[in-house]
Amino acid sequence: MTENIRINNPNVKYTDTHIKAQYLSLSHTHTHTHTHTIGWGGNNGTTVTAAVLANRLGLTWRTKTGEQKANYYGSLFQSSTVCLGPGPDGKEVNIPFRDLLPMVHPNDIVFDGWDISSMDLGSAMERAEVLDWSLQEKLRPHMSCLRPRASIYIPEFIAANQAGRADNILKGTMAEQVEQIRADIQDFRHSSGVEKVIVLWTANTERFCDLTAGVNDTAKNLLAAIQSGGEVSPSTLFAVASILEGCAYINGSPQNTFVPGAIELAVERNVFIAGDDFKSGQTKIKSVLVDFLISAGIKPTSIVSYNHLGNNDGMNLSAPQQFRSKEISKSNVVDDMVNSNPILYHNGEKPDHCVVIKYVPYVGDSKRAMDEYTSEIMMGGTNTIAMHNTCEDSLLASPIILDLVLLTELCQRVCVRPQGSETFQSFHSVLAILSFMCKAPLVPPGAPLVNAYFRQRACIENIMRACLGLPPQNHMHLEHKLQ
Ligand code: NAI
Ligand code: DG6
Repeated sequence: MTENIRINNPNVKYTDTHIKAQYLSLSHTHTHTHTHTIGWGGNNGTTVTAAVLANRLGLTWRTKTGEQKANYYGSLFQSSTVCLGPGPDGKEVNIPFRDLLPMVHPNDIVFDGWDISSMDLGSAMERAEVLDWSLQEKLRPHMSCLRPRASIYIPEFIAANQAGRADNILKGTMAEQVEQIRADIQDFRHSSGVEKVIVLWTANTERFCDLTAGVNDTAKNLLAAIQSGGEVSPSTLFAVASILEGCAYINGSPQNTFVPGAIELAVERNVFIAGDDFKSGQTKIKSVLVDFLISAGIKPTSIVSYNHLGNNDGMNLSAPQQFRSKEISKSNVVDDMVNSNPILYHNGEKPDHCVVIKYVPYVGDSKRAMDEYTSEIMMGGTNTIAMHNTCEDSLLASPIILDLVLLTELCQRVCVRPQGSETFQSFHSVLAILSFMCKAPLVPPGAPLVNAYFRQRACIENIMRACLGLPPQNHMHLEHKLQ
């Protein structure tokens, strides 16, 4: 556990087990957490596991530009700060985000997982071509002994070009395979002694599942469809197995894993679910840039986003149905900002928004994202912003995976007492506070869907401040604005 701050405030009480603020209570004994990763042998799965090991072991390695040290850059909690307010000298006090409340440290996360490819994690890390070779050499002995468990493979859900790596697959009926996934979770829980298991999908993007009444519209129908072998995707089967085991389930890919029946099951069982699709690069910038433009009174009229990448994710997305899942999640991300400004956009008007993804094997995990934003400015003028972004996709996604897990674990310890109520209750099963890390946030029915970056970040910061009895951050600085 990291050093936390202690607030001297009559509205907050510290007990042996809890921090109790006026309307929020947080148990501060976080438990050993374990992440079960689906797609463990992929680029994200191997990179996040390697990064945690390298940090835990305090590894350094030589690169062509000098010595590099393991770090957690890109993690909201580990590498960004929050401002508590002015200190006694009037200067702002900034502390690491992770120190605001007692949180699990990523070095303490234990990994396990499934993959349809049997390759050990050492060889899979080499296959991913993400990390420097000299780091891989240091990690190899630690990674090679990790082997993914056999997984559920239904070929029609991912691209046909993935068939070649599917050599580690479960046999039996759909219901038997779900039982095996549940047994895997129980096995790990008992053998490792961890108290909390969080399951996260970072396997290939699947095609969307057909939403059919009587099949996946209710929890009961979904469970029956699993027994009879209906249209249920592997990611939904994993979600069901996790929910039945009482484990939070996070979807890092764009497909509609959370069919209505899966959401109902999570609500019935009081288990957290969150998704969809990690918001790592191009979309993250979009949620900043469009927020900036529209909130500055400038009217984006055309947004064109090209991507090319050469990793296995790119190969899977070269198939039309899998591309379509990604296109949907990458395209809806400006809606909340557009809808918020009827001065600029009337009668359902929206900017043109085009998303292109191409598979170019040579560039590997080093994804290129090129964006053109065209906007109307004053008096009929036009402003065009063009952007080019290059970096290893998995090194952006890995810290986000960690943040998702850490925030989910924290939320499992928070209780809220709604105004006028005597009793505390936990968050809704659909954990919308994780929206910040997701391209297409899943929110409870009727809840506002927020994609705008700074609103999403402020939501996390202010809920965490409320756990300490601190008011929401408002940036007024009134004390400096008076005579
Ligand atoms: P990857 O293709 O390298 O890894 C996916 C892994 O999943 C592969 O090892 C594959 O064998 C395995 N797999 C496929 N179906 C499976 C199943 N049913 N059960 C278990 N394993 C299965 O892809 P990468 O780059 O790691 O990305 C993973 C997912 O995360 C993709 O859906 C991608 O679109 C999504 N994503 C990635 C981001 C990034 O920045 N890297 C950002 C946003 C989302
Ligand atoms: C190409 O867009 C491949 C995708 O898997 C993305 O790289 C990934 O979803 C990250 O997307 P973004 O828009 O957050 O950079």
